[in-house]
Amino acid sequence: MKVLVIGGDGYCGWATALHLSNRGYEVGIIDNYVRRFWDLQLGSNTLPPIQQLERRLDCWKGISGNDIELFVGDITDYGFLSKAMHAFEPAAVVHFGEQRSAPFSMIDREHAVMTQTNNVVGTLNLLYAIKEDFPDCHLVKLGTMGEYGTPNIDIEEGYIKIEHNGRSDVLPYPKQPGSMYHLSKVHDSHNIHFACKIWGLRATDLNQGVVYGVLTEETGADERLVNRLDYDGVFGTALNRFCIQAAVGHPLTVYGKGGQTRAFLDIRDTVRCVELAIAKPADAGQFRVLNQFTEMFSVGDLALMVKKAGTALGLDVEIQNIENPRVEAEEHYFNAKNTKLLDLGLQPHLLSDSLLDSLLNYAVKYRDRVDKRQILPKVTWKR
Ligand code: NAD
Ligand code: USQ
Repeated sequence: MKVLVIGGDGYCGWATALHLSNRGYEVGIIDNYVRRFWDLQLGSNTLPPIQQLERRLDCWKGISGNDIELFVGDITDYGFLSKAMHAFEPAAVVHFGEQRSAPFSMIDREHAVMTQTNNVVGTLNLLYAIKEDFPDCHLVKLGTMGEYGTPNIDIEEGYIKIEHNGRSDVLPYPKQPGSMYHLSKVHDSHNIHFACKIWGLRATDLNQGVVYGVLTEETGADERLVNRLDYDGVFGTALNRFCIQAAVGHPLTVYGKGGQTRAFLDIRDTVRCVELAIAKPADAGQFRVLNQFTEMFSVGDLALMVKKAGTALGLDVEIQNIENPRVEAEEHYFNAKNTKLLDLGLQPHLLSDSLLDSLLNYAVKYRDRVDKRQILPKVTWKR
């Protein structure tokens, strides 16, 4: 089966492309390297040094014998996207190719516009490319748990049954996103839902939590296949950042009170969830929503877990509650459902089992590459 991975040079996309290739899928990658360009602009770097994509693909071919076809270009360019789709003829498209940082989207007007244009137009182009020429192709789109925000009731998987004035209906779950980036994902979800309803497309929206970890079976097979791992205040995410901060002796940067609870998953579960979604496609006309995470933690609890694991490694780990650069609830109810992927066969990796192996040891290995000036957050939601 042919699967096209958009954003295959990125953190989730690279790991997924190799995983699918290893599992016998014929894989193609689209990427325009814009993420590498944003790193250069921000002066940030990934913790392990990552190779050029062509070199990584050569290395993968040497190890596995599998070719991965590469299409370099921007999916907001419909001509490019349509040509790549015709050249590859995918049965499924996995779409990771977006600007994915909340702080990046909140830098200023330009970054908000760039984020929403890149994400919404890219996804719209993809919907049209599928509708025009590949109507049976299954779109697997990376959404985010942050689309829901932090409501004071349980979070369902995409839809909620509502009783109102004696009548009832199953409706899209209300969305209360917390950044211009998270808003772009909500706009995407609405567009995809519409395309399924009106044109009969088949799509799965994977509302993914915060991903942590770096090694998968495939990216760990050779140093040249190593994945990116971001620790800076713009693209770095909470747990990855905390582990790297622990490794370099920087106090763990808990924003505000630290009661912000989020959904998390190991990158090894990201690749598996995508595989499960592809193996059992949505029906024609179905907009299927799966909450893709395995565990929920508050950022304060995460910091305590990293401190404990770091201390066991002989690191001196301090936790510092710094002023929250974001506008968000710091103490709130959060309880989200995630049974659909478990029903499809997901066997979760638990953070308590993998924190040391998958992340902390790794952070220690590469700690000399950390630029400490990139650690504290510089972007604020407040002006
Ligand atoms: P990433 O920045 O590492 O990778 C994204 C890739 O997409 C980059 O290689 C970039 O060059 C490419 N890209 C962006 N815009 C493009 C365009 N217009 N045309 C072609 N290529 C383009 O991001 P990631 O962490 O791998 O996230 C991938 C997806 O998963 C995103 O949609 C993100 O919203 C979602 N997600 C990520 C996380 C996480 O914790 N990393 C959590 C939930 C959801
Ligand atoms: N946080 C800290 N300290 C830090 C970094 C973050 O306390 O050093 C807090 C934030 O204030 C926030 C929480 O940790 O409350 C999560 O922040 P994050 O930067 O780890 O993640 P977020 O901005 O939500 O975005 C990341 C990915 C995004 C994805 C999202 C999944 O960058 O692509 O969509 O996780 S979710 O959070 O479920 O929306």
